[in-house]
Amino acid sequence: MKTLLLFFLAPVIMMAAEQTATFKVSGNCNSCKKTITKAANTVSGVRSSDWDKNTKIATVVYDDATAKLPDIKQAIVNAGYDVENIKATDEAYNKLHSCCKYRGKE
Ligand SMILES: [Cu+2]
Repeated sequence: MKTLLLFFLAPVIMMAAEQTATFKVSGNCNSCKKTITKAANTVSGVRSSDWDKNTKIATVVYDDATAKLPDIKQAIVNAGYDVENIKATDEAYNKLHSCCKYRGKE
């Protein structure tokens, strides 16, 4: 009986660990999208990530037992992109391609 219970509970527990977060990330183009999603995907526990250049909203699916949301945001900030109220350093920002420089364009 215990085994049977575990059999049914295991998928529920696993699903509970999977979180989807959406948050704003500044950026302009598909090149930004590549950099933003690549940065998010470097955090272990991140299953998938996406960024919409029109809405500027990033969607990240991650396992919250492994990945923590502030770490995911920080990885994107480190790549040079402002995330909500967290500003990328000028040093990181200046490394972006000229087409990706979003400051002053919003
Ligand atoms: Cu860009």
